[in-house]
Amino acid sequence: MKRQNDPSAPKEALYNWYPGHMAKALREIKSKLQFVDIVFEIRDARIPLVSGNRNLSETLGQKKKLIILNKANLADPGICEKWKKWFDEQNEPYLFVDCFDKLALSKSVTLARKIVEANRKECNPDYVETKTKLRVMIVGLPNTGKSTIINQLANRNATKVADKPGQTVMQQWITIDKDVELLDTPGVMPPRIDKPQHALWLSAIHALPDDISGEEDTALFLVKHLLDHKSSEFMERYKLTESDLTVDEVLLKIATIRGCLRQKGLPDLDRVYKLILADFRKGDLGKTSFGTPPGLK
Ligand SMILES: Nc1nc2c(ncn2[C@@H]2O[C@H](COP(=O)(O)OP(=O)(O)OP(=O)(O)O)[C@@H](O)[C@H]2O)c(=O)[nH]1
Ligand SMILES: [Mg+2]
Repeated sequence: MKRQNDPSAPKEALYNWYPGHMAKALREIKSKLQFVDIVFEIRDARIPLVSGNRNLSETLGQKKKLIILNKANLADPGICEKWKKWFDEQNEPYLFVDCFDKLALSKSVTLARKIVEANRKECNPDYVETKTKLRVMIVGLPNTGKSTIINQLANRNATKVADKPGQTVMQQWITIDKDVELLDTPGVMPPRIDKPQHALWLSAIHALPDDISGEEDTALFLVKHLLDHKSSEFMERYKLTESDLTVDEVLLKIATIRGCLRQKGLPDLDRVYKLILADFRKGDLGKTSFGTPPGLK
């Protein structure tokens, strides 16, 4: 069976993928900061640190921020617990949520109001709490669920969502109720991804588009990761019964059971890669996290 690439060697261009529209989006974020009380930074619960963006954090400066780790329903619950301990130690407000849990999402607004009020009191000891309209800017990497969170909080399809990075291209204010307004913004990547492994994680969660990262590299990385971690959902999904299978054997098996075959019964690997990525992103290959908090195994 012939594959094109070595999965451990993703393309060099990947590390520097930062299109002009993202630089523009970042400038627009900066220009609107003065109009908001707080920023929600949406990250992916499967990779809480690598789905952050140092560049974005620098842009936000002293503006109050709440880190929202979304898609917790797709992340390994045990590893999420470790991350919670780690975030507690960082003394930075955070929430793990998923978009199907409206109650958890609504806590973000309550917590945001508390943070904003506490900050106002700190800046002015004579400040008397008055219920003013809360304005929140929603930022984060592409495809982390920013627009979905807004729609869930607004209880309507106020902004478009899609299972691909780069859906939101313009900022948009959305009124939640008389007390809360949210500003949706386009996803912004860091200008540089330092480690090849991080590029693969970001591709797996689809923060990077497949035509940039290459479906083959990402699918091969996923198969290896799920095999190494002996994921039972992965084994069951593709009816992998034998232990110690190689990546090539798994690809062949998936091609056979899912009918991804060319003439003469040869595996259609491009279709297999697409299928693995789609299944992983739907959560059909089990709850998976990549990496653990610094200092923890
Ligand atoms: N399983 C799961 N899927 C989610 C969750 N939140 C969002 N999604 C899905 O993630 C995909 C991306 O959601 P969007 O809200 O468009 O993401 P975005 O951050 O606005 O993306 P850009 O506008 O491209 O930056 C959609 O298919 C959503 O249905 C979640 O908590 N769990
Ligand atoms: Mg969006």
